[in-house]
Amino acid sequence: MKRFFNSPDTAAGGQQTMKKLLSSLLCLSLLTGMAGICGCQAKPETEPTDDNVFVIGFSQVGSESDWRVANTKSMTDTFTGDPEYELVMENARQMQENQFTAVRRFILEGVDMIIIAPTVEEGWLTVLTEVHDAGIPVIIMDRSVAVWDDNLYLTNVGSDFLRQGNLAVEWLEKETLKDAENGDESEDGTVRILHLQGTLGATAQIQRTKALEDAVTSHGNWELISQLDGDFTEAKAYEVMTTYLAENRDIDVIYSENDNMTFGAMRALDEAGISYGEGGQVRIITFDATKEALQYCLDGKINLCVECNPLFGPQVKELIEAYRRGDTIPKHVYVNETAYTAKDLTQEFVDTREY
Ligand code: GZL
Repeated sequence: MKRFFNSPDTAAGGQQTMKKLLSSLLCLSLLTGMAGICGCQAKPETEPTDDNVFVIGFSQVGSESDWRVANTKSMTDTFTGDPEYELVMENARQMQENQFTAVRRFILEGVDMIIIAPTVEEGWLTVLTEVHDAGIPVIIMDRSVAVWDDNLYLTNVGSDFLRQGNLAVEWLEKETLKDAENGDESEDGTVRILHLQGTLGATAQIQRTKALEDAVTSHGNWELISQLDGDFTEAKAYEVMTTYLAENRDIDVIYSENDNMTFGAMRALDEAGISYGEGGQVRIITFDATKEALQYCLDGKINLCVECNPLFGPQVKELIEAYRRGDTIPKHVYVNETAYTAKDLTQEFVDTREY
């Protein structure tokens, strides 16, 4: 049964909630009456009733990357099979409008909680206000939403993407200093960085980009030669990289905001005959640290894998349990992450990776 959580505009939310409650009771009495008429019995008291099931409406970004597939699996594995929960997931296919439609349907269905992995940060105030007025609690997962009123959601659980970006640029700074010491820097000492960006407006893109742009500003010899929109997909990254490489080949570093775009870039580099990885012309930095990327890293084809952990279904469930107990939950919950180079990896470690 849905919990009614304290809402600043309880009056409005309360009236609507009361209407929904009365209409639900009316429907229930009609159905029960019909059950009597058609001879099918209402459920005997001994069977668990739906009231005991906590129904979660989950609006997921899409299935654009290996990371996303692993994140979805983590959520479905966590809740499927637990009789106390029902997870109703909608795949938005990376379109925010599809998320709005799904969330509004969850409201009509009277779910107990809504979880949103937002495609982009902007545009959420109206629909989150509708959910709030309906008295349904919201958890924002993975990326974030840009709303002035953080009372519109219980908590935001996901990665610290700015920290991920800073891990990457700190590693690159050490590498370029080593180049200078070893006399391996380019003729003019410039570090030419090609930036493959994820879905524009997504928190992961905004903050990984900020870390790089700030580092370019603070390193006089770092040059951001181009920023290409790869939309977090392998296909788009291959396309924009192929077009770029047709005219430009003078690249020292590729800073790619997720592994699937990196795989597309590697294919384009191979076709252009440009070497990369350990001992290659181009250093590759990638984000997510999926099993496939870690294998490339171990094999010397990718230089740095920055981890972005998708396996936080259990953490989300813990937060829901805490909410249902009436515990106070923090507004932001970060997942633990690190970064890997080849020297940090073994084949056994890569083989045992869950995603
Ligand atoms: C990060 C997540 C990003 C991944 C991409 O938490 O939002 O979206 O880095 C995914 O692989 O598409």
